[in-house]
Amino acid sequence: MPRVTPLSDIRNIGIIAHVDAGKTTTTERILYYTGRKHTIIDIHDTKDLKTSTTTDYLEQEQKRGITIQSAAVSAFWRDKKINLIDTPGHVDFTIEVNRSLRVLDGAVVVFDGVAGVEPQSETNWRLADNYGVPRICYVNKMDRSGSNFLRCVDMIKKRLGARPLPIQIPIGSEDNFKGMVDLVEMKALVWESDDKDAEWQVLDVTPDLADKLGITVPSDRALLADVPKYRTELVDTCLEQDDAAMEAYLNEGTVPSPDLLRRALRKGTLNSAFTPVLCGSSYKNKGVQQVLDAVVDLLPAPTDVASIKTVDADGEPIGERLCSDDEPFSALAFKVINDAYGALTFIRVYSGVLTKGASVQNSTRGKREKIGRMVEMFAKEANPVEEARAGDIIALVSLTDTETGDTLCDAANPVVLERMRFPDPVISVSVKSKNKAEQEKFGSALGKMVRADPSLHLETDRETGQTILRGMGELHLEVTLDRMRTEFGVEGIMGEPQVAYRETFTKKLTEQYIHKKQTGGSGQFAEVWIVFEPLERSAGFEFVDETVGGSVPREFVPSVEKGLKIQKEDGVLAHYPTVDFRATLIDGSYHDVDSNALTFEIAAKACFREAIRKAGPILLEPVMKVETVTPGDYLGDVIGDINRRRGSILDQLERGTNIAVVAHVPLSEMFGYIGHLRGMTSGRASYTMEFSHYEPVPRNVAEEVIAEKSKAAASA
Ligand SMILES: Nc1nc2c(ncn2[C@@H]2O[C@H](COP(=O)(O)OP(=O)(O)OP(=O)(O)O)[C@@H](O)[C@H]2O)c(=O)[nH]1
Ligand SMILES: [Mg+2]
Repeated sequence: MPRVTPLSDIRNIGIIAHVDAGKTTTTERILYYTGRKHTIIDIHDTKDLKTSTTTDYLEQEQKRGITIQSAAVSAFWRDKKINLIDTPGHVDFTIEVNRSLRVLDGAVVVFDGVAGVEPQSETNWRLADNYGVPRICYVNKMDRSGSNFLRCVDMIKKRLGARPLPIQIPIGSEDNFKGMVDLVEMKALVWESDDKDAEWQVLDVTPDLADKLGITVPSDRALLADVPKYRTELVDTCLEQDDAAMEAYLNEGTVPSPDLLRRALRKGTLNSAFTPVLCGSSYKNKGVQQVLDAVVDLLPAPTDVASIKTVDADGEPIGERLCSDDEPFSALAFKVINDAYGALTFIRVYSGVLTKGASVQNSTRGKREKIGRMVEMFAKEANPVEEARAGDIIALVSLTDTETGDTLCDAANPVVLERMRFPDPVISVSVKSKNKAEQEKFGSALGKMVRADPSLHLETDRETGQTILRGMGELHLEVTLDRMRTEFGVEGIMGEPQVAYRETFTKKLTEQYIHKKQTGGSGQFAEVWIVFEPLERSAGFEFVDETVGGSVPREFVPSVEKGLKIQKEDGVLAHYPTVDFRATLIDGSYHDVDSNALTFEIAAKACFREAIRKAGPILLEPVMKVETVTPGDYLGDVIGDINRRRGSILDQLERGTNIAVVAHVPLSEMFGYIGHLRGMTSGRASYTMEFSHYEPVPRNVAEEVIAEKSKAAASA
């Protein structure tokens, strides 16, 4: 089958933003205006579960009015195929943004015109920076009271450190938001009503525009009066991207045509020289078609993006693959979900062609996968396809061994694509089946949830034997259990949320351990010398082998590493995992008959236990970056309360008419914060938080944590 849509006509893009900025609302309009659906559903109409937006189809999403999992849809606009992923804004589901950005070529970053840059706008922006994803900004909700386009542009500059370039200027604001001036065409686009089918009029930008349109608010009038200034900024910035046009402009005064400007805007967007900014109100159906135009005109096609990097076993870059049908097949699995069709593995094809029935290599795990059914997903609807080509995003049905982050490729031309990085979940709860008889079914459902979501971890508490689920936040854990009820028909009980403490140590030391046992005939023997040294925060665990002359035989070195890996999970203070250290095996000895893999594993474990006790072990706790948005009247109370929670204030920012207090606060002090905050501010303040870093726990607090833990173990 030949290619249907040329690669240059594809746009793989994500919509990213803070919670509630209007991503799903915008996606609904995009599907409507591109003719993919004939109605628009609004978020607040889905609570009774009778209807849902296309992308927020999960029961949990409908009920809560938030997006929980990313959903892919596609549509055509001006003959370009737009594959679009609507992502969640809530920090607990940040994994969904992370993995989407990993495989997308461009992004639309949506802002709430009132709140401007919010904590998750910032986090998601940084994620997009990490993955090098070009983006455009869309300042939504211009109809809301308190909206302010310029303030938002200014925040994009200051808080995101970006170079925003307005390509539109809003006409009017709040109730009187009428449309925008298109600075490229220098035309005013004015909507006659809020109706979804309302047309816009195209007017010349004349000095009496404000009067003609009944714009009376002084700041709105001032903005329109400044249109020539913004047009000049746009033209000058575009000329930086085009030497010939710059010369023509300087020498002959040739004003660049709209087409030339668009080409320059595209170039600058793709190389991240600046970020174009648009405005609108998705809810009032103004500006969405213009966002679509910008996606087509300014965001990259798969061929515009630098080729994908390939890596070696240690994740170090070793080469690259061009995005082309003519290259050997390679794809990245970025999402695994369980649904009515079984396990669905979402892949982004980077090169080559994949056909049904093919046998491909999972190069990450060294396993073969047979390709059965392939589908293109439209939110929850699966449409069979026969093949997938470079640039496509599709899902494979019933793969057995492929997990999120794995590479699938042509077995004759194996490559491993750059892996994905996942956040470390810091909140844990004990979970168990409500119904004792359903234990096994519950366990298998839990396993499936964890497989689908790399920001969930499952472990068994070594002392209590309880099943512990670790996640990004209370909402994340709650939603996971609730989804097990709706998707697998099992009900669970959750314990109180707990902090995922870690242990580490403060001194470098060398430890020798001899494991020796004589039982009847055969004996056991292994000797190891290991240097333990602390590393910087979040360095994790490193193992180095520096033995020489076979003092520890080659084949037993992995057993030493294995022993350490197992033992480090059970710290010496309160049985939390030990992190941020290096263990270097420097020497050892063996016995021809009595040494084997097991004896070296045992020796390594004991060596670790002995050493860490002497190495000044300390407890680490997760510290969160908390942003509390409060009316000024309560500022003193909010700050006092944060201080009492062992918090340290980092910043205070203007957030519309409110103030945002940014602070670092230990997670253990944040349980129950929302209730307290509401009480303190008559329900007028809100907050968001995300994991920032691990820090040593103050001694008195550490003693309490350790005592608590041993009490819990004793009662279990
Ligand atoms: N006034 C106004 N409200 C809007 C606009 N766009 C969205 N909203 C409202 O804002 C709320 C949140 O919209 P969503 O589209 O769910 O926001 P989201 O960004 O998808 O949110 P999450 O997926 O949960 O992060 C809904 O009640 C929308 O009706 C807008 O342009 N103007
Ligand atoms: Mg949403």
